[in-house]
Amino acid sequence: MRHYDFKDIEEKWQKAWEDQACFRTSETHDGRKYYVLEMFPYPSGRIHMGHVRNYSIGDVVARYKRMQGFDVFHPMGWDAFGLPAENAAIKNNTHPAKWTYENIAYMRSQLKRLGYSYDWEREIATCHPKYYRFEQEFFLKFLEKGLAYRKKAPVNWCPSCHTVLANEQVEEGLCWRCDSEVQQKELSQWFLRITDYAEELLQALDTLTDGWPERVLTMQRNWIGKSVGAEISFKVKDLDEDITVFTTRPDTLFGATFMSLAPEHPLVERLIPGTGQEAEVRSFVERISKMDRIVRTAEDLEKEGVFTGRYCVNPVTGREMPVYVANFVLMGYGTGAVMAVPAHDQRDFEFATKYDLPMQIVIMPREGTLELSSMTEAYTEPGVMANSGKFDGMDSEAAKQAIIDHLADGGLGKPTVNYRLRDWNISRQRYWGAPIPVIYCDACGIVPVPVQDLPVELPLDVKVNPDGRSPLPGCESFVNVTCPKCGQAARRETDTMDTFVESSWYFARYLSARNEDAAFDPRDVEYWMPVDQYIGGIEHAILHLLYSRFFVKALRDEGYLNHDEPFKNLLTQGMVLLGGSKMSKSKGNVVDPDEMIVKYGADTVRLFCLFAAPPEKDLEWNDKGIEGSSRFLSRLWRLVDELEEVLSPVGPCAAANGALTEAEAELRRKEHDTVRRVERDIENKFQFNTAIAAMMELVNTLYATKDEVRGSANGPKLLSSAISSLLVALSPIAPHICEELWARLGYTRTLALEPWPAHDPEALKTSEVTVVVQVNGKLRGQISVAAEASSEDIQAQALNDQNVVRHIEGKNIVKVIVIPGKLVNVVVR
Ligand code: ANZ
Ligand code: ZN
Repeated sequence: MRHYDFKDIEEKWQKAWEDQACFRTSETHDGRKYYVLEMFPYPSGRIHMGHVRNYSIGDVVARYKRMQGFDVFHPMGWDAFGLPAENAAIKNNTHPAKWTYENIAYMRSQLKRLGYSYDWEREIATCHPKYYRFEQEFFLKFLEKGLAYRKKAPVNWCPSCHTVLANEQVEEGLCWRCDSEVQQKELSQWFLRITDYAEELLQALDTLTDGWPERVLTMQRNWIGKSVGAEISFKVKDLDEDITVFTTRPDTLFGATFMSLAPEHPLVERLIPGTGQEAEVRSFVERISKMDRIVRTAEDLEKEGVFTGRYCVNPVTGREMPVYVANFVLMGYGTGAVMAVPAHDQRDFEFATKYDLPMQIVIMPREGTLELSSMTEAYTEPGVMANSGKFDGMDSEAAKQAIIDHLADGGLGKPTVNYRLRDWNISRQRYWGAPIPVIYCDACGIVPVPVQDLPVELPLDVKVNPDGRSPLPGCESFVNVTCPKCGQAARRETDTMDTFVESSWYFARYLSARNEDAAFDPRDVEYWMPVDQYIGGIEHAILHLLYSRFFVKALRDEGYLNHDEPFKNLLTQGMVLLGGSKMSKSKGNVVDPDEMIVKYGADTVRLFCLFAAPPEKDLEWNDKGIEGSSRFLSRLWRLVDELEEVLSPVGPCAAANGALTEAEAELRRKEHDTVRRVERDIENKFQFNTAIAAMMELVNTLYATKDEVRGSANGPKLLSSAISSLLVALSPIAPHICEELWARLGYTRTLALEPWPAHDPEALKTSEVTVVVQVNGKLRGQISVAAEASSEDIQAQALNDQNVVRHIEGKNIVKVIVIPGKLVNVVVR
C-alpha cells in the first residue's frame, strides 16, 4: 500500500510538464485553434480563492480542449501598473517596481503550484517598457487621428488618492478604491474618443448574444445608453439668443410650458443681465455646481430652481415660457437644456407643482381621459394627441416623427441621437503607470514624442512622496527635454495612463509576447483571435469589457487587428463566499490558498472549487466540502493501489471481447456512460459539478464490481479500461494524481497529451426488462422496455399495448402509476 503523498506527486508532475514543454503554444498555425483566457490578476501580493476558482475553471477548459484535439492557447500575465503599488511603497518604504516584481514572482510560484497549464513563455507584465512601448505607439496613432485629445474638463477628483477617477470608478459618489467622497475639479486631461464608437459598440452586442451572458449585454447597453429624439430650438424673447433642447418626446412639444437650464449652461450668464434676477441666479448656480453629479441625478432629489427673469417662445404654440435654472438638469447630457412638459414628465410635474407653473395636457390615454385637477403625477405613457393643433387625434408615437418633420421645415428642429456614454478620460496624476508620450513646448504647443523615441520610460530612480502625490512633476531628468520639433527646452507630460488602457489589449499581445518590433504579428492575430472563451468576474461587465471592445475596434481601424470583437464567449464566474459573504480581508473571512494547498494538495483544492457549485453561481467555501473532495481522491488512489497488479495500459474505452457477465457489462456500461456525461456536461456551459458527480458514481461502481470482476477472463481488461477512462476524464480537474495513477497503470506517455476517449454508444445499451400493465388493478398486459427507460417512455409504451388499449377504450384515464422496471397501473372511469 502506497501513501497518497500529494506534495511529492504534484511537484513531480509540474516539473515533468515543464521539462516536456507540454503546454507550449504551437507555432504551426495549422490546427483547430482554441484561445482560452482568464482575466489576468493584479499582482497584489498573493492570490486569493477567487483567483483559484477563476483559473481552475480556465485550466479545465484548456486541458479538456487539448484532449479534444484543439490547438490550445492558454497564457497568463500581470496587470501590473496601478495605485496599490504606490500605496504599498509608501507604507513599506519600498519602490513600486520592486514591490510589483516581487509580488509577481511569488504569485507566479503560487499559480505553478496549482498546476495550471499555462504557456509561461508568453507571460507579460504590463509595467514592462517592452509592453507599454506599444501602448504609447497606439496613443500616438490615436492622437494623429483625433481619437486621443486633450481638453479641460470637470473631473472626478479623489482627495485622498490625489487623482482623477473615471466615471466608472466612482460608485455612488465615492471613490471605488478608498470610499472617499469624490469632488469635482477642472483640469486639462487626455481623453480617448470612445463615443465615436458608441453606435458600433451598441450594435455589435447583437453579435454576442450566443456567447455572452444576457446580464452583461444589458449592462453594456444601459451604459452606452442610446436615446433617440430630437433637438428643438426656442427663441429667447427680447434677446438674440436661441435655446436648443434635447428631447426624447417631441410629441409633447405643445405641452411645453417652461424651460429648464442646467446651472452650468453658458447661456445663463447671457440671460440674466438686466433682469434683476442676477444675484439670486448666481448664488443658486454656485450652490448647485458644488453638488455631486450622482446626487443630482437621483430620482428622489428634491427638485429646485430659480427663475432667470427671461422667457422663450414655444415654436408651435407661440406661448411664452419662463426660463428657469434647475438642479436636476445636467450640462454633460444632451444640450443641458430641457423643454419642461409638466403634464407628461414626472420631474417637470414636481417642479411645476412646487413653483406653481402652468401645465397643459397634450397626450390622452387611449382609453378614458385625463384631467389636470385630479392629476397627482405626470402621465408618461404614450396615447392620443390632444391640444396639439393639426396633430390632434394622432397616435403619440407616430406624432414624434410628424412633429420633427414639421419643425425641420422651418429649421427649428432635427432628429438627434444621444448617448449616455462619455469619452474615456485616461489621464492619471499618478506615478506607477505608463507615461503619456507627449511633450509641451512653449513655441510648438503639444508635440507628440516621435515613434522612434519610444518607449518613454517611466523613471525608476524616484522616491514616492509620502502624501501620495506623483513624483514625476518633480523629477527633473524626466520632465526636462528638448522639443523634438524646434529643439528648444520643453517639458514632458507627467500624467500616466489609466491602467484600464493596459488591460484593453493584453489579450492580443500574448500572441506576440516577445516580438520587439511590432505589437502584433498579423499571422498570429489572423490565426488566434478572437479569444474563444474568456473567463472572469462580473465586476468587469462594463469597464474592462467595454474598453477592450473599443480598443479592438480602434486598433482594427488603425490596421493592427482584423477582427471586430475580442471575446467570442464570456463566462462570468460567481464569487467565493465564506459564511454567506464575499471573502475579504476587512471581514476577516479569508481562506488562504497556500494553506489549503499545504493541507490538502492542489488537486483537492481544484476539485472542490469545481465541484461545489456551477461556475456562474456563487461558491460557499466549507471545510466539510473540501474534506469530501479530499476523501474522493484518496478513495480513487486506494482503488488503483488495490488493483494495481491486475491493471495494465489497455487504453480508455478499450474494446471488449466475448460475452460479458452481468457485472462486467454493468461496469463497461458505466465507464462509457461516464465518458459521455462528462463530455456532455463540459460542453454544456461547463457544468463541471455534474461531470464530477458522474465520475464519483463510476468510482462507486468500480468498488461495487471489482471483487467479482477482477478474477474473470475479461475482468482485468475491463477494470483497466474503466480506470483509464476515469483518469483521462478527471485529469483536466485533478491533473497531478491522474498523471501519477496513469503512470502506475503502465502508460509511458504523459496523460496531459492523451486524446479524449470516444465512448461506444453500443456499450450504453442495457438488457430489456419486463413490466406488467394493469388496468384498474387487473393484469391486462406485459411490455418489454429498456432497463433505463424513463417513466414517460414506459407509460407511453404501456398505453399503446394492444390488450391495454382494448380495456381503456372509451373510458377516461384518471391517472397512471408507473413503478419503473416493474409495473404500470392505469386507473380509468
Ligand atoms: C421633454 C420631455 C417631455 C421629456 C416628456 C421627457 C418626457 P433619456 O431617455 O434619458 O435620454 N433631458 C434632456 N437633457 C437633459 C439634461 N441635460 N439633464 C436632465 N434632463 C435632460 O431622457 C431624455 C429626456 O430627459 C429628454 O426628453 C429631456 O426631457 C430630459 F414628457 O424633453 B424630455
Ligand atoms: Zn518646440
